[in-house]
Amino acid sequence: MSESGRLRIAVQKSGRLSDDSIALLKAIGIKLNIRDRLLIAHSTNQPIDLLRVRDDDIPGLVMDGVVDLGFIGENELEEKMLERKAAGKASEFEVLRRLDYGGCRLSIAVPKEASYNGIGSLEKKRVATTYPYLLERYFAEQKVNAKAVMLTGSVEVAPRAGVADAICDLVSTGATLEANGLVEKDVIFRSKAVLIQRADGDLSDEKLALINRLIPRIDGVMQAKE
Ligand code: PRT
Ligand code: ZN
Repeated sequence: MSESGRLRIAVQKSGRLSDDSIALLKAIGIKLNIRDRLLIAHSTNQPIDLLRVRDDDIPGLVMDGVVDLGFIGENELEEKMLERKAAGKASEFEVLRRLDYGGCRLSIAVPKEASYNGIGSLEKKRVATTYPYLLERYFAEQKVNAKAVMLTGSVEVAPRAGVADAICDLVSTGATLEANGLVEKDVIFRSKAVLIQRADGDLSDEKLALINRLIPRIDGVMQAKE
């Protein structure tokens, strides 16, 4: 792949992390001309290009060295890291900063009428999730023999649909669980957005110098909000 010399940053195109990530880049002085439909946005005052993609793609783009930096939720990052490790793919990266947005938790929840006395209650049960690697790791740590059932959407309706006995999904306010007659039981992972950098040691001195100028500005913006 050709090296343009411009720093490439991956951000979620449209979703819960998009606005805060773009706002942070603007707050640290990066002028961006974002056109809604376009994959690439060029900065007009810095040698920086934004790649606007689905959040699921960001860990792989960083770990494959296609982009230099990425804004991503730790939940998605850790899940993709485990998935890539299992597949023997590159899974290295460096966390530059943990950010102050995107907070949520990955929790196990069960139907409110179900009896539940700790994770052992899930023995031989099926748990629907979009994060099978994180969930299977938790089962292994807890020595519970349960099965993660992968669903990419509508996880919260799985128990009612008879697809699973419980779910493991992201929670922020808890309103979605409540609306679906589910009760949060165990938090298995706490997540925030992070800024990550590719760890292949191939970054040019110019790019590293630019990153080293950007990071203190990020710290400044976060401190000003405290
Ligand atoms: O299209 P693309 O693949 O890019 O987006 P996506 O739909 O996969 O992700 P998106 O935009 O929903 O979430 C991106 C990231 O935001 C997640 O990976 C988390 O790191 C973070 N985040 C923070 C959340 C939430 N809070 C959250 N509440 N992601 C999802 N939710 C969902 C959750 O799955 C459930 O459906 O919101 C619902 C629960 O919210 P409450 O408030 O009812 O508890
Ligand atoms: Zn996604």
